Amino acid sequence: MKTLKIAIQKSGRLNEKSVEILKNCGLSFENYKSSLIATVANFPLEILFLRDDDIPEYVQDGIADLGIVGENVIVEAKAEVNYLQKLGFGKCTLKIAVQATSKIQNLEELNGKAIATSYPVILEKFLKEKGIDAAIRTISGSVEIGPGLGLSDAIFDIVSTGATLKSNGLMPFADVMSSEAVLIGNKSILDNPEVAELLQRIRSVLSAKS
Ligand code: PRT
Ligand code: ZN
Repeated sequence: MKTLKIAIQKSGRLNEKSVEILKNCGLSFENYKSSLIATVANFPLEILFLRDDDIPEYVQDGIADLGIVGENVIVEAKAEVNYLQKLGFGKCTLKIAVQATSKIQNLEELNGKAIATSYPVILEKFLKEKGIDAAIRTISGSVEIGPGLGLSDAIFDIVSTGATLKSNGLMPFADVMSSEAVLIGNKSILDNPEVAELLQRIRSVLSAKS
């Protein structure tokens, strides 16, 4: 029997809930902060702890068979994987926001403007669909400070409570994509019986919760 591999986030917003859902499936494993890999004692499964950005490609390329990651990260990576199950945590919306004092009031007015983001692929697709010609400034973090520094006219970022936007004087402007954590699988593992077993356990954990 082949040992399956599942990739989950090593640390960050999805780590705790990802570990919790696997434990609630009855899987027994050690979860040391320093480990990069854990072996499940009572199921043919290994858990790989990775940066979330690496998970879609690892699953696409078959280095991991399964993964738990935010939909936004999968779409941004253009990864070809199967979506097996939404997991109900890590919920957020990717939004375009402008300064509360900005003159920009509708999407059209973004034409010719600059938008700062860490998610250029998702943003470019949205702008294309809407026929808007704006410059995308890709930065790896703290995009919220862009408009205040004159780096961009707008930002495109993940929002959950909205507190970060507010504290930076920004106002949400357009919702582009909603996202939550999902279980993904490599394209070739669909009829694997252990995957089917694990998926069934995850689904019963989720339905017991709701
Ligand atoms: O280290 P690693 O690369 O693994 O982690 P990371 O730092 O890239 O990601 P992490 O842990 O911050 O987020 C992992 C995933 O959680 C994201 O890809 C989303 O799918 C999901 N998620 C849910 C969020 C948020 N909510 C969220 N609020 N990811 C980020 N944020 C940030 C956002 O970027 C902004 O800076 O929180 C701020 C906004 O939050 P509010 O509550 O003030 O609106
Ligand atoms: Zn990341």
